[in-house]
Amino acid sequence: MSAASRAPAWTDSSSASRPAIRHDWSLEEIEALFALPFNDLLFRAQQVHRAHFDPNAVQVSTLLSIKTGACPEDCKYCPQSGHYNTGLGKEKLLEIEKVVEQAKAAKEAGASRFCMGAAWRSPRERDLDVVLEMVGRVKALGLETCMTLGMVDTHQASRLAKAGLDYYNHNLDTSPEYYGEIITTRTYADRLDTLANVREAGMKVCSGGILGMGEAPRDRAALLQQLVRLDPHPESVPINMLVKVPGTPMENVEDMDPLEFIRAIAVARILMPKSHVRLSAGREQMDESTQALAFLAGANSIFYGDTLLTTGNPQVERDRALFDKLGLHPEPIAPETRRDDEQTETALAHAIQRQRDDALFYDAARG
Ligand code: SAM
Ligand code: DTB
Ligand code: SF4
Repeated sequence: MSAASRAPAWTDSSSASRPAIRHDWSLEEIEALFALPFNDLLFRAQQVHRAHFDPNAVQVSTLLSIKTGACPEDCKYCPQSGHYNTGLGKEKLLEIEKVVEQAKAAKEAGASRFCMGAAWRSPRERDLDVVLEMVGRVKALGLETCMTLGMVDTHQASRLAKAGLDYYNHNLDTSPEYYGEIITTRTYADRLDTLANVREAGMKVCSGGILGMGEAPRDRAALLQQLVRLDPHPESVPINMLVKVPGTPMENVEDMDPLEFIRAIAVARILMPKSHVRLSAGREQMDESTQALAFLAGANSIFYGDTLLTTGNPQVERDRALFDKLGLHPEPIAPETRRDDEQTETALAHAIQRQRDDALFYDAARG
């Protein structure tokens, strides 16, 4: 049978490749996934990935810091905390026109989502007025919008949602057990409250964490367990590799084994089958092979553009070349990017065309 006449694996609706969405994974079960032989783990993650997503599509977001530095929080990883001297000055909230200009440039470069971040503990009402206008102006360009502004209460979340904000990012960062080593100025419960407020207001949730902060393997499993408990799962799960910024207390923390990072991506993919898992900060320090493995493990979103908030990200040209090398394409903005149970004829034909060189993997999967 030729590859083109078979339905591609990611349209397969058999229960083996479409396990139930669960929120009750035990720590032991998650640790057992981490302990699988690497090839078995990646194979399983890839199977789950193909059951829900086009495996060669990657969602592309661009970040902009709309208010940089002098943050009152003491997050030990963060170059923007006012507690550490990282050489960043205190900047005011960017003017709306500058934000719109950057969003237009991001769209022209190929981004589908524009994420705006502010170094706040939480937004003040008068700042929120400006921020809401930014949301409207960026959405009007035809981009999806995401903001990360610190803690938000129900009123603030509802104002953001009414302005049309699509996603709100608020990371859990690490396990509840390790959290106290990293941040003392807000609690884990504060973070969970913000996530609940965002969900209640009707926005999509973007929440993940940072690896490579000296945490134990159990902390990685525990972080993922916390994310998995959120019901529904966050639509977007950024997995950041710590960017070690001179002047922060984490500047000299020991490097994490990149293969352990890949394992965490694969486990996130298995636990949260329908979420976009973002290979987030730290790509500039990663070689192409590590990034390719992350995509194989189920990562299907990246930050695109030469800077993250204050630190570097791969140049746009480098990312374009990497996509070409790997045969990846940017995921279009479309609500129907997830492969849910019903496949239309058109979607299937489209899928088969994209998957024409997929015969090898398919044969292995049926092995
Ligand atoms: N101030 C807001 C807050 O923390 O809620 C939003 C901005 S904050 C910079 C957004 C996220 O960036 C943090 O939660 C953290 O996960 C990530 N981040 C910050 N510094 C980082 C670093 N050096 N390496 C990796 N991720 C980092
Ligand atoms: C996320 O999880 N990572 C992004 C975004 N969400 C806001 C931020 C990464 C910041 C890396 C350090 C910096 O550039 O300042
Ligand atoms: Fe402030 Fe956010 Fe950085 Fe923490 S991570 S210091 S809250 S900007």
